[in-house]
Amino acid sequence: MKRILLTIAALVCGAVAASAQPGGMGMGGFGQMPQVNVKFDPYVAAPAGYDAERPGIGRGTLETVEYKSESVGTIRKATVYLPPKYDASKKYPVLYLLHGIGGDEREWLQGVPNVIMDNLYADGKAAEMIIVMPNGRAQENDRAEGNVYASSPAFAAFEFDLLGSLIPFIEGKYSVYTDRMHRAIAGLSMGGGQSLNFGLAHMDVFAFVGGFSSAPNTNTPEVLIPDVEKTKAENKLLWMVCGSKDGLMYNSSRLKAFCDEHGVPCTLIEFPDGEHNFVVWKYGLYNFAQLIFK
Ligand code: FER
Repeated sequence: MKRILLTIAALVCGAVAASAQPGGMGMGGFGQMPQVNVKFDPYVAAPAGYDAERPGIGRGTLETVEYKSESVGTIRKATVYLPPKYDASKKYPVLYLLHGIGGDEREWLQGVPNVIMDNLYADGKAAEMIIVMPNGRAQENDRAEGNVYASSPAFAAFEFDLLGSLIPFIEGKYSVYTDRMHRAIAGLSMGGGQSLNFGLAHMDVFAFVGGFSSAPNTNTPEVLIPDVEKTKAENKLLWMVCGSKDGLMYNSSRLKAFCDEHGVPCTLIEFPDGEHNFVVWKYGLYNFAQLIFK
């Protein structure tokens, strides 16, 4: 009986989440949303092999960490990438990199962030940084099980786990800077929405914000940027990408339109023939990583 009730609750939540987006589920998996006419920023293809393991270069390391979440009340996991020759006598900035609705702290590994970053470092194209890939589903059972849309509230609740527990944990464990100019947040889909929502609401914490194929959890532009002058003064990078064939473009394009109208610096690249997948998200990381902490 409990199981049936849970299933019904999950279905209702899923339907609400899907209908929050005009058109609901349908074409492209996510339905057709209103089109917003915006001037996209130029697409420049990533060089061939940017995501392929290159022999003979320095390699960073991946590790799993566990931290106590005060807001969730559980021990939670995150994946951490340390750059080649991580040296605890130096200090590093930190990129928080968030996954999508069906993922967890390991989803980003499909996008080989370690390979992309190792290659960027070999070419001297990015500032050395630590990348933290948390689990953005802040609830007791944080596995991507059952109707994943039903966990949308937990993606919103991650704000408190991130700010209250994960960031302090990372800053206690690793040799990192602890000011806004040395923190960035970006993510894919649900994680893109989280990054825009949390990053722009907490500019005292994050100076650099990225959204890749951001999902309908993305707040409206008026909520994201309630004070245009403050955002202009404090945000150092607002960078987005979305596939041209992705039914979720609306979330990015309406923010881009708002920024252009109000003179807030903002990038939105339309990935040609891009869909809702890691082809776009890897490209997002490759570009975003080169723009932050500089
Ligand atoms: C939705 C469509 C897609 C939605 C979320 C997503 C919360 C997220 C997709 C992803 O993370 O890949 O209506 O509502």
